[in-house]
Amino acid sequence: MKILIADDEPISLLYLQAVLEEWDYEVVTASDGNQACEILQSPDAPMLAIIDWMMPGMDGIDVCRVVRESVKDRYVYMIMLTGKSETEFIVEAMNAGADDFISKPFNIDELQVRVRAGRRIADLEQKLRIKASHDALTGLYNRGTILEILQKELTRHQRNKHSFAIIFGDLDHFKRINDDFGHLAGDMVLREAAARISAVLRPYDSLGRYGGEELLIVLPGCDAIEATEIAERVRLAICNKPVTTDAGDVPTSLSMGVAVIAQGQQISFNGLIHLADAALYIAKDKGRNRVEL
Ligand code: GH3
Ligand code: MG
Ligand code: MG
Ligand code: MG
Repeated sequence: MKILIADDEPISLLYLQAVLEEWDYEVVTASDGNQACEILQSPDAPMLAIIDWMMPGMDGIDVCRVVRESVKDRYVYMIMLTGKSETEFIVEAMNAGADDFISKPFNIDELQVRVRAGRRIADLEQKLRIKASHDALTGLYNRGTILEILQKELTRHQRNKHSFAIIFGDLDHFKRINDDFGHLAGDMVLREAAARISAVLRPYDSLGRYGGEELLIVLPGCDAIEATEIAERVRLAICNKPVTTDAGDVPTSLSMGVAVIAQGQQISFNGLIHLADAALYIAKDKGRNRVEL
């Protein structure tokens, strides 16, 4: 587990770092409040932070306030560390967003259990956050998350005017697969399809389960040629070999509708989904296991 220590006194910082590394934390350090904020706002930030109150520029109170206001997509557990120990200061720190408070000079055992308590909260928060954003069967983003990603990409597109694409996929005759092989085999097909698709996408593409056997892929920066190439890669990954299940080998295929938004093109969220859905409908109509734009 990563932890940030923010302290303007080098000796204090080094001591804390040594202690926490001894307890197997991966330590990130900041020597002032601005740096601490920057680190805690970055995507790969630690979820635990020990923050000194008195620092030049932004102090610990400012850091707590700014981080609470600006970091909304995950929880940062912040422990305020300071020479002040009167109740009014504890109240001020926790009002600013700190979760806990340790007075200097601190007792090492107390520090350890307080950091551990924070870690319990941070671990649980992370587990719940992943659970809430992912689909339990396939491990893909769930509907809410993939639609949020799509909305963000659409907003980014309107600002930056780059093209991007989405793919709406639907497994073919999935009801028949369930009927012939059973629902457990159907579940295995869904899981395997998700894994095969993930394996052929680019690192910055996003894949989510839109509904039952319907998948949504968001492809940043793609034009029509690139998007149909990726869709074709996905199609082959699914149909090239049957999915092995406990009930036997299941021939599987995926139909896809691709929608591309050109540079500067205006389209609504629903309009975009509708476009991909209409293309998917044509792919089904033309015999399935195919890509339509
Ligand atoms: P089409 O090729 O036209 O898409 O036909 P289809 O049978 O795939 O389409 P339909 O929408 O009629 O059926 C989808 C089926 O997917 C029905 C539903 O029971 C099944 N399904 C949805 N979610 C799950 C799941 O999590 N597990 C399993 N095993 N089946 C699921
Ligand atoms: Mg200080
Ligand atoms: Mg369907
Ligand atoms: Mg289907």
